[in-house]
Amino acid sequence: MLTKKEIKELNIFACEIRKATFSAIHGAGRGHIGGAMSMVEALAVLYGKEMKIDPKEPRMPERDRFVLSKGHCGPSLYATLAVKGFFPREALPTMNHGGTILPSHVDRLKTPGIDFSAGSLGTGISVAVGSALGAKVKGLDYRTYCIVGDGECDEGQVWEAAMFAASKKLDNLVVLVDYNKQQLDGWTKDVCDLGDIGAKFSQFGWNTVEVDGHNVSAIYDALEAARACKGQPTAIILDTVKGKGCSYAEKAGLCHHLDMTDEQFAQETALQDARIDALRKEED
Ligand SMILES: Cc1ncc(C[n+]2csc(CCOP(=O)(O)OP(=O)(O)O)c2C)c(N)n1
Ligand SMILES: [Mg+2]
Repeated sequence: MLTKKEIKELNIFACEIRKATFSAIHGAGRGHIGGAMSMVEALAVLYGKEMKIDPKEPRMPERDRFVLSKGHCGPSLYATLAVKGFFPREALPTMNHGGTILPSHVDRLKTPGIDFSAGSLGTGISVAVGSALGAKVKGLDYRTYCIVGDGECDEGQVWEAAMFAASKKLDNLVVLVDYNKQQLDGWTKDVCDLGDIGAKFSQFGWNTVEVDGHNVSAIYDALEAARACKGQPTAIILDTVKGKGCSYAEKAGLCHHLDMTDEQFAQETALQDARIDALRKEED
């Protein structure tokens, strides 16, 4: 369990990630704000507490691996890496510009700290399964973490990967499903209703935990439960809000890909600064 002070620090880290994400999306003029925002708390816990990483040595052999299977949500992963010091924050506003190290979809050959390229939905989870299996075969003790989208779960490949991971008892693998209820062009339940996604993973042989995806403490506890579980991979279903923490995206409802004007950038940054101030005033 996290202490009150650790929870506060992770919530401040989440605000910093949101601010840095705005910087990338504003620099590009637009971007996948919805899905980038909904996974911020998960990124904060993974990169702030859970994973074995070293920003000075991004390819450290014993590092834990992270696969952003919903590769279009690069902006908040870049933001996380920049805040952690994998590369200078000044790179963020160059996202999607010619010659940038930050293409909107993640590319392992371009960005320090990106382990796996993704963008074609459904493929990243298979790569994560391969990474976890590789650790078992080689007797290495790194763990593999992967975030998939709920819309992405429409892809059959996700379920092939899920079936294979359970059959190989990959207890060194954690898949976090960003259940934000939206995909590119509508509500997930209208495009292809997933039903009870947690029950589906359980039926595929996974240890499954469902949590509030904006509660850093609950996410951390779920990751601890995953570590304790032997013989099964773990799926953490993150109940999230698409666009969370970007006021105009949240108000828009459907908010997969939006513009960010100078005014919106200033306003959203100020809101995060105010939240950071309020958090700092809280008692430890
Ligand atoms: C194979 C494939 N088909 C279609 C797309 C286009 N596409 C990009 S994002 C997206 C929706 C993804 O929704 P979801 O997985 O729920 O992501 P999030 O809500 O977190 O943005 C689609 C269909 C793609 N990238 N890959
Ligand atoms: Mg979604």
